Amino acid sequence: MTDTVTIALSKGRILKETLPLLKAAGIEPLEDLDASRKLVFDTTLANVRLLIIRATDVPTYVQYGGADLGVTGKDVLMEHGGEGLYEPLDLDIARCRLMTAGPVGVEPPQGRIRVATKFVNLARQYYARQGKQADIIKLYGAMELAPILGLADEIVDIVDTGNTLKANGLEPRELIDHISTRLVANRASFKMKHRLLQPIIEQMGAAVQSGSNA
Ligand code: PRT
Ligand code: MG
Repeated sequence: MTDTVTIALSKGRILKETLPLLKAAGIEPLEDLDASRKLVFDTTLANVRLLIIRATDVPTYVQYGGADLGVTGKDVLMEHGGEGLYEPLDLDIARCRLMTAGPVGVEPPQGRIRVATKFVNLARQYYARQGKQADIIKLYGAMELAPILGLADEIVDIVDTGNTLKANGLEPRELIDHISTRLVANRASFKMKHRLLQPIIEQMGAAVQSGSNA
């Protein structure tokens, strides 16, 4: 296995923008990713294969060496914690913001605040840094409903255009962090397979610089 490279890709919105960057490193899947139910794909480089998995599972696969490299959002990485991972490259795609949001025109409560989010670790750290007491409620989706239904005072979620918040009677409050997609590497692989990984990282980096992901 020391001469093969496994790259974990996030299915969903990041995938389409990742493929041109891989192509710049000579890596193209041999089959149409959309037309198949397979999870593992061979590529134009005989020793490189792609895994197509959930964004939130990418850091875990790479951390435990199931994949040598991975592509995922900084939000997902921060929530995971990043143990066992290097982050050699900002791919500068799927840019967005991690924000707090609440009902339009409503002030957040002075004391303890109830917060619904799928980013429970990030949220806990954020409110602690602010010196605010927060009860964090874990949701797996449709966070925007929580304030409307009285489940929470505030949400922590990804914002791009702001249209989703607006459509649900919410408005952005505080910026927690700017987010973009990152290339991550398993720490052991990064050392032991350096000869194989370095050209891939360099060529993807060059493609980011030249704006071929634009
Ligand atoms: O869907 P699944 O639960 O499997 O995973 P996921 O939702 O994490 O994956 P996916 O594919 O939806 O998103 C992958 C990554 O894309 C995220 O981890 C972010 O790093 C990045 N990204 C960029 C976004 C957005 N833009 C984005 N707009 N992720 C989510 N959104 C959602 C947001 O959650 C909200 O529902 O879009 C809505 C807000 O968009 P606006 O334009 O209405 O503000
Ligand atoms: Mg999604």
